[in-house]
Order: sequence, then C-alpha cells, then structure tokens
Amino acid sequence: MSYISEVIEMTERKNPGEPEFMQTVREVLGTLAPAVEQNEEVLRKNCILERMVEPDRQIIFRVPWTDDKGVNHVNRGFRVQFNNAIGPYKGGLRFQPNVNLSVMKFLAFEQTFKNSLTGLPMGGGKGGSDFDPAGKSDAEIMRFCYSFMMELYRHIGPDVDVPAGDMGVGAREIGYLFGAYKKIRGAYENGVLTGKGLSFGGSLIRPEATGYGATYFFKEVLEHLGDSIEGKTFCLSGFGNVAWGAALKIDALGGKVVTLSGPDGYIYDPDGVKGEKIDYMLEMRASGRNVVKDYADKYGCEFVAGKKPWGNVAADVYMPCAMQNEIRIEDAKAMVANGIKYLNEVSNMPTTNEALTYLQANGVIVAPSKAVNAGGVAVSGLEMSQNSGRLAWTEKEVDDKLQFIMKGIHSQIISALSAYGMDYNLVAGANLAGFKKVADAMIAQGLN
Ligand code: 2IT
Repeated sequence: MSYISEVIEMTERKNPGEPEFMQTVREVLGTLAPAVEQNEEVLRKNCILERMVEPDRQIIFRVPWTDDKGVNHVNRGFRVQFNNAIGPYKGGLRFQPNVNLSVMKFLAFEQTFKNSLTGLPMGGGKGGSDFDPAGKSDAEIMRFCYSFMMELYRHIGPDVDVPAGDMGVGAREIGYLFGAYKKIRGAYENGVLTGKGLSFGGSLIRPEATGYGATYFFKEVLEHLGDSIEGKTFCLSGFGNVAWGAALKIDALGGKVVTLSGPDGYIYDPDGVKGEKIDYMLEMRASGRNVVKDYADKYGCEFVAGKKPWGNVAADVYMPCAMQNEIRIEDAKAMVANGIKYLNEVSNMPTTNEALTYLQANGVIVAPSKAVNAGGVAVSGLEMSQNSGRLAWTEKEVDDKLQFIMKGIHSQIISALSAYGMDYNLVAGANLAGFKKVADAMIAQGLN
C-alpha cells in the first residue's frame, strides 16, 4: 500500500466519527503523491505524514455562563493546536452550535497549510465553542467570552498561540476576550488576539482582508489565464464580514455581485450589490436577525427561500462565503450544466470532495479556500507584526502588503506545480506548496 493510503487508513481508524476532519485529510493527502514519491524515504523516516495528521494537542474545556434571567448554562470550549513547525499556533475562534471536535480539527489542519502559504511565520490552530450567539444580549456575550477566556488564557500567548475571529466571533467578541485575557494576565502581551479594535492595537484593513484577499487572489488567477474581473458576474453566499469585503473589492474592480445568501435563502439582485447596498450588509449583520430577506424587502429584488444560489443563478464566478460543505454534488452538476467557469472558494472547505472532483473533471477552475481566504490570517500576521513592533501602519501600507502576499501565494502555487511538472491545478498546487514548507521545517527540527 502507498504511504499516503496507509496514513489515510490509520487516520480513519484513529478518528472515528470525525467526517469533516477525514474529508480534509483525504482531500489534502490525496494530492501529495508527487511530493511523497520524490522524497518517500526521508518523509517516512521522519514520520512526516503521520505527524501532520496528529494535532500537537486538542484542548476541550467546560464553559459555564449565566444568562440575563439568572439561568446557568454550560457549553463546550475547544482549542486545537495542530502544528507549530513554522511559528506560533494561529487561527480563529468559531462560536456556532454545530462546532465539535471534528470541525475544529478540520479547520486547524487547513489552517496549517493556509498559514504556510502566507509566507509569514505562523503555525496552525483553531478553537471555539458550540455556543449559539444568535439572540444573545451584549451582556450575555460578554459573560460567555469572559468565562471562555478563564480557561483559554493558560493555553495561549503571543509566542505560543494567537487566536482571532471566525464565524460568530467578530470585533465585539474579540474585544471582550482580549479584555478578559488582559485582566487575568495583567499585561498587554503584544495584543495576544488579532482582529482587535483599532483603538487597542487592531490593524487597518483586517475587517476587509479576507474578502479583499479573495478577490486579489482571483485576479491573479484570471490574469494567469489572460482574463480579467471587469464585466464578470459573481454569485456570493453569506452576507457577513467576508462577503462584505469581497463585494466591496469586486465592485471596485468592475465586477458585479448578483447574489447573497443567509440561513433563510438567497437574494438575486441583477442590478448588482453595490454602493449603499454593500453598506447595508453591515446593518443586516449588526441587527442580529441573521436573515438576508431584509435586503430583498429593502431594495425590491427577488428572494428565494430555503435555497442557495448554486446552480439556480447563472454567473461567471461562484464565490461561497458562508460555510463548509455548502456545495454538494447536486450543486456541482447544476453548476456545470449552467456553464459556470470558476469556483473561487472563500469559506473554509465549502465544497465536498465528490463535488470538487466532479467540477475539476468538467473543466471548472477551482481556486481552493486555503489559498483564496489566506488574506484574512495574513493581515492577522501583519497585526502581530505591528503589535510587537509598537507600530500602526497606514491603510495603504497594509493593503499593499496584502496584495503582495496574495500575489506570492499564486506564484508559490505555480512554482510547486512546475517543480512537479503539473498542469494548472490550483487545489493540488496549494497543498503541495503548503506541505513542502511545513515538512521541511519539521524535518529540520527533528522528531517532536
Ligand atoms: O479561517 C481563517 O483563516 C480565520 N478565521 C482567520 C484566522 C486568523 O487568525 O486571522
């Protein structure tokens, strides 16, 4: 049996009941054959694949908190510190009812490769809780964040592990989490978390970074193929911070966003989500209602309940900005039938492995999330640099660095593909490039 198959089988055996984690392990390891074949003896001797699929540690803890009526609740908290071969663990915190160990491990595993691609010294980690922020008061959110940090603080630090936001964790939550950390430790400690408010060490462009970076990366893809964003139509899902940043940059570069989605369905706006309509996305998010229908009611466009845009709306580019596994095989088939040419994945692992294989086999260019959405964590890395240097870079300084990093990710993918004599397969290229750097660092540092 091949080394890769052996490790996939072993991982399956050791992690029963973890479908999301196994999905990403299969997807990533399934593309590493060219690298493994070239260097199998060294990789086997150093147990590189075995160590890459085993997190350094997985922390699970109790998070008790009291609601506004005085009723007590208990949630489960997580921090998975997956790999710190190239730098301190780095990755977001997600508060969502469907958070479990499998979801945390898939995100932390992806994060290790993604962070490697940014070129910045950051390892991979992820955390969060099955806490549901929907409908909670500000005071409840604060009490939950304080309780969460009562345990998390002992596992993190500016040279150890630097958390940030993810779904359900935005600027407000980061503020409370940082406040709790600072109170417990009695020190600023280079800001510890990223995504902080501007008044206490946050970076300009961090809120926009994931969506901007995703658009910059896609611009590189199109330029490579002799095409451009100008005049293209985009279907987005989600209407949160990431979709907002993407809509801003797509609009600025002459593209047109025609859909957004929420848990309630999707809106179709053939005139384009632009100008004040983009600002309205922030209002919808701030309302806490978590429905996208409000947009259709306000601007008089079509709302389709209970569906995603995938396959239902014709466009040049699909950009999922919401969830894992939002594009399944039936969506992939409808996309191909509708002549979709590009899938620019923004949310982490938005496509099932079956759908991904089908899309690639049918000529759809798939840009993988670990490259596309790396601008978010990249600007988090820039926030860390500013905090440790006591610096505050201008918007232009950060944006220029972000563009440089996104260009660099695309060119690393091209180099990896050409090193192995492969065609333009962004999914394989991103995995191979991310893998090489982490593997080299692990080999250099010995068996640990
Ligand atoms: O998935 C991601 O890369 C994030 N949620 C951002 C992580 C970070 O540390 O900024």
